[in-house]
Amino acid sequence: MSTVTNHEVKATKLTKELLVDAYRMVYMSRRVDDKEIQLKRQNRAFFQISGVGHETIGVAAALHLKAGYDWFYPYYRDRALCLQLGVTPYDMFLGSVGAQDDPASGGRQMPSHWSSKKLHIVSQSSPTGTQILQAVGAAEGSQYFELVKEAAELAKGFHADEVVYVSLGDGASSEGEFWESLNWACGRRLPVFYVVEDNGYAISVPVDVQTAGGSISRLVKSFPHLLVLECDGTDFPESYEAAGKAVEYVRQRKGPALIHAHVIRPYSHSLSDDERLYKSDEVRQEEARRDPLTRLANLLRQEEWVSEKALKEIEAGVDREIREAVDQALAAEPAPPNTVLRFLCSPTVDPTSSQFDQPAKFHGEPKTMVDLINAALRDEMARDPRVVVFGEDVADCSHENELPKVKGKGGVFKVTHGLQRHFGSARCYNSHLAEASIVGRAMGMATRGLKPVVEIQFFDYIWPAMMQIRDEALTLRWRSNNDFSCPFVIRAPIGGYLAGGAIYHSQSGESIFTHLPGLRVVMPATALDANGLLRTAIRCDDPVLFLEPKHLYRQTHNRAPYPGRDYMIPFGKARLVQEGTTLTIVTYGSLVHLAVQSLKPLEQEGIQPEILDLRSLNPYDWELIAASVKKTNRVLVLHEDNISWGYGAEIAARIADELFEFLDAPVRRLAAKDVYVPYHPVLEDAVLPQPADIVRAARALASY
Ligand SMILES: Cc1ncc(C[n+]2csc(CCOP(=O)(O)OP(=O)(O)O)c2C)c(N)n1
Repeated sequence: MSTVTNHEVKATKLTKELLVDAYRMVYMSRRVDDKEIQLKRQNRAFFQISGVGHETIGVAAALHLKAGYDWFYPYYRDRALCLQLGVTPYDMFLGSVGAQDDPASGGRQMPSHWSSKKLHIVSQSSPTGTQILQAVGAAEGSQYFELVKEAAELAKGFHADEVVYVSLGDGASSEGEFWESLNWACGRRLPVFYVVEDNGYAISVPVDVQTAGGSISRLVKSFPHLLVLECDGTDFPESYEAAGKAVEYVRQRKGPALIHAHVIRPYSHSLSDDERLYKSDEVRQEEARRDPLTRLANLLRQEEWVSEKALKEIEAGVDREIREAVDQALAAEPAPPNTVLRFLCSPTVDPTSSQFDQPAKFHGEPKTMVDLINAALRDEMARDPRVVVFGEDVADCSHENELPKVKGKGGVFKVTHGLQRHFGSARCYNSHLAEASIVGRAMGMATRGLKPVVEIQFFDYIWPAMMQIRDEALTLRWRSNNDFSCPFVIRAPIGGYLAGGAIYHSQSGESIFTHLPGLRVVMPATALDANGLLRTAIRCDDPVLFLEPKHLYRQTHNRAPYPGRDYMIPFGKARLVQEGTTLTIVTYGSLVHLAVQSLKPLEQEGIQPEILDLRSLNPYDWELIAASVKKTNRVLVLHEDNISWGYGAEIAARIADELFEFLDAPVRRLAAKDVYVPYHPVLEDAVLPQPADIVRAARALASY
């Protein structure tokens, strides 16, 4: 039975050269997969996931796109797309064997996690669907560069008709991030070209179970401005035509486009899977009839565009290239083990260095923490057009025509008040209510050279963004071996002592973030520190979590005059709040002031605590802690977050480990009880450390 469809017969619109080249690429992709499977079976590669069955749509899409000009967020089945863009079989085999010279990751990631700085293929991770929000962020970057020309000049590499390609499987289209991405991309008509490669299964789950009604294209058709096309992704002419229409639509800035391409997955999900466990022989045979490689070969034969001999010569040429590439890759060495810590953070910008230690030049009356954070944002936005602020409610008024008539919102705590009015709606705007989207898009924009400073409205609601933070933003530089990075700042009001904040507006949880390699975590306790640390955060080259104790936002005790537009405090430098001799209190955030309140009653008893405000939680100032403990020989670690497995546990463990011989008493911790913050103030007080608790703990330590 012939497998040639009507579409294939219409292929005369395509040139012979194009089809022959496409065949060569489809064949190459197939053979690289076959070879990698062999390497895996010989234990010379450690993982294999194939692009088999997806080759045609990949080559067709790539033929309409420009490597190193457009931007690419492919997924693991996109081997053929990447080959067509310019990744070589040799590059791919270096990834298979995990060689140091693997251009995608230097042996840090599994094969098929594509990355190429030169080609603009942004390093891919393994979580399904996370790349979609980042792609939308990259496209939001395109729109930003269009609107803020000075930023485009500084960031370089922007093209007015560039397209951001992103692909995903039918399974990944169930992730909430896919829907968040469509909502934003369609709302802002961003230049995103989505390809959903529907092979009918997500591992073993069939698409009719995965997707309501079994068709993702049917579901997305009502998104405004979205061009939705459906094609047989194993049919080259049909795929080529659909991709051409989609790319043209996006280049013309009509909005995003989505191709729903029906493909097959005949080699099981990965080499760890055996699809015969859940696909019957009939289903597998039916799929095999749509093999894109066979179909393209049949088309070439049917049209008599290549002789059998010429086809064999093409294949032999590819086989030869692959053999040589494999031999070369097998001789490649892995990276030396002592390089594993490299590139967690920027190798060129060190926020702990003296470059970030800039003195204050005070002006005017004392201001609150809210005022001085706002001032730092204003200064940085004025200094650098790449600084962009977005989040929920951060703008003054989304509808610009209403802006002159109102005072403006500027954040639920007013921290961003006036930024939209002053710098315009392109540089400070409201985001939709979707935290993963805020962080994922910030990451895509940062990859394009922008500096997003985004707000998570309350720390309590950061969790939907956790995947984007933990698995994406923090790993990007490391996993791409320093080819890509995404320095941006997440500001989040944190903590309790609000009297009424309750479970969902008073949470702490900083230790969950200080546990994450590659994240800078800071928490100022004064207005001045907030100003100086935020400037450092914005000029830093790494992702920063900037935690703002909201209890301290408008306190008068921590106010300071404006310190000037270049004031900076380096990360990893604690503040000596109070000198003392009896014991050291290591603390940060709201508890700094509570510790200060305990001084008077303690001094009356002859106890003189030394108080250290860490300010920066990762990195933290071990030198100052060590010097103080060596002097006082007693230490209390004090924090607002729950005690167990908390921030204090790490500090206490290190003190016990490295300063044991200087201690005259056990290292003590005082922190919140292991429970949530309740609504009633009396109950809240029972959970969070109080000044009287600090006095008791210090007294006990002093008399130990
Ligand atoms: C967030 C997340 N959940 C689960 C997994 C495990 N996983 C890897 S691939 C996959 C199926 C993906 O199916 P689909 O999106 O249809 O792509 P396909 O592999 O079929 O091309 C799953 C569940 C993962 N990588 N990431």
